Amino acid sequence: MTTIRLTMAQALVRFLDAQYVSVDGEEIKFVQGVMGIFGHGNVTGIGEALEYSPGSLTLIQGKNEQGMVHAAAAFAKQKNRLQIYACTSSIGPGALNMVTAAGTATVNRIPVLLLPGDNFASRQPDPVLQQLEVASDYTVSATDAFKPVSKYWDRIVRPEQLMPAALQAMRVLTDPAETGAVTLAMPQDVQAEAYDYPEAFFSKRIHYIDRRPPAEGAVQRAAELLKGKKKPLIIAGGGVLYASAVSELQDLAETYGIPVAETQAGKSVLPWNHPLNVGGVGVTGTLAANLLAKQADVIIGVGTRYSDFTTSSKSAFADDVQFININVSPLDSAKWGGAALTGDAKLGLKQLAEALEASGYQTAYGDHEVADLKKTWDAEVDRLYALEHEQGLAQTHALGVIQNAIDPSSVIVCAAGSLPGDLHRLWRPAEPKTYHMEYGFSCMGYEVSGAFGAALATAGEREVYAIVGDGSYFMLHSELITSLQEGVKITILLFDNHGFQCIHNLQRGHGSEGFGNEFRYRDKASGRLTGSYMPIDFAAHARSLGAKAYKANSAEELKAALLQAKQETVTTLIEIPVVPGTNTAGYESWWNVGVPEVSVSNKVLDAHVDMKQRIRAARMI
Ligand SMILES: Cc1ncc(C[n+]2csc(CCOP(=O)(O)OP(=O)(O)O)c2C)c(N)n1
Ligand SMILES: [Mg+2]
Repeated sequence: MTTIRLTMAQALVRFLDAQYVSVDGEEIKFVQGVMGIFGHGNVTGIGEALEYSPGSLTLIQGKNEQGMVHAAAAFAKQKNRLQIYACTSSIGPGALNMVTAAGTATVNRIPVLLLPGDNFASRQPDPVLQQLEVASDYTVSATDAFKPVSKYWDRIVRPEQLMPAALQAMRVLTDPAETGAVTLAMPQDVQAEAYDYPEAFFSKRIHYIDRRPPAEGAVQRAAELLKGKKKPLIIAGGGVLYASAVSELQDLAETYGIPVAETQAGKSVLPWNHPLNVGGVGVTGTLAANLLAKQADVIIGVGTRYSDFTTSSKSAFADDVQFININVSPLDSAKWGGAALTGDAKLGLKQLAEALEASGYQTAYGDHEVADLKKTWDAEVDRLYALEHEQGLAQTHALGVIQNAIDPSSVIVCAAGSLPGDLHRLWRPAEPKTYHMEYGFSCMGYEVSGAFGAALATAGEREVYAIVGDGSYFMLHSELITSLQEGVKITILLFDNHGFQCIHNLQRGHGSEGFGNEFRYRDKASGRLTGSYMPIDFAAHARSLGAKAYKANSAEELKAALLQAKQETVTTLIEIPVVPGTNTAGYESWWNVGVPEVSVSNKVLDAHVDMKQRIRAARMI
């Protein structure tokens, strides 16, 4: 057997460089590079490997470990999960900074490979700087915190252990049902230990992402169920995009005249003006989709996790509605006790359409029923997009200006705050993959980091816009600097409404007078944050980092700034002051957040009673 003597870290880099995926006959190199921040826990191990023997893998220097993992996840999401960046960190704080982003990736079913450094396996310098000392169990270290947020977790305590671990890591990363964060914790001494690795470990390896056909019986059962139903509604989730099942979804919808509603991850499967696309569904859904959801007798959920935002906390549907769940993950296809069509969405949709073909299946929607609902909703969007406000720019008006000014091929990236709700209801995507929303974790700080990752993926072919609130921007925007460093342009559209306004709204909708959510100075008299708004010059802040920056106080200024930003070649920020509270509200939807049963506030008690009523009207399973 021919062997090559390498350190564990050198072997890992060499292995990663030789991994490919094959989907529908197309072969794609899986690992594009490594994002990393070095510390004593990785600089002499994987750092040395990346310096002297990187193969084709480039190191992108992160600025915050969480931000860098969000960027890697956004890259993978934009690439339909077919390409990744691995992420390396030091031990202790550097490692733990990746945990939040690992959870974000896992919830969204996005592959990220995390390589946190870990304590010395030998324990020679015990305790090393940044080592957690768990007195009761010395095998526990900071990297154990990755276990609940990882789909595969391993700690490489001997160099030869890398081989089976790396194969298992690849299995999970390339499995459409299982994918998410994969963590290989790397004790810092083991990274540097050598082993005679068999050459075969490094030969080119192709991971076939074969489409898994749903069982024939499951297709027949779903078709039978559907045949008896008059008012089906398709709910398209992110799985439709990941499975490249857009045309099969469109065929099924068009052949039988079934309206299509979209989740946050599924939005953009059909162009907004497709006659059967009724837009977002659920808490942040459109009136058209939510009315259709209420009267549907069967929901065909495709590639959706049915989060509470999609189901309006299980109140979106009629009591006796039934479900057909096409999903590659059994966790999701089993939900609601529906007819589970476990398998690939492209095949599942095609087979379901074929099974219906002979039956002469027809829905019972009135001639203009869906079209009328859609028309009414389109008029509502037009109204909100043009909304004037005497105190300044309304948030929905700003979004209308952005929608009209940017190229329809642009990708918008968003994650948390009031903007995801507005965008889910209002945004009009012209083509798939132009709406990049992280709403599994809705993790503040994903926006700028994610826009950088999406821009790496689109490689200059599309403009990428981060649409971000002031709160989210402040929480994490460090990868703005990386975008400048890499010459990867993003445009940041920063909505300044003086605080965490969606939570401020949520709070006031449940009996509060407003507490602790706006960016106001502490008032001496009240002792609370009730003073004046803090003046923050976001444009100056971005400029100080080396970005181009504009401030847009009106619709006209915003339009001009957007046109200027398009001409810029470097990362650009547009600061957009908007009037607080000028975001959209719900349309026939409800979100259960829990309200106190006892309180000194009568408004809170009223909200509790309201919640109880809503829960009674919602489903339990
Ligand atoms: C990491 C993280 N922490 C907390 C939250 C809870 N949260 C959701 S939205 C929000 C406020 C967002 O403020 P901003 O970005 O300014 O958006 P706005 O609501 O004002 O539009 C908070 C605190 C979250 N989603 N993510
Ligand atoms: Mg805000």
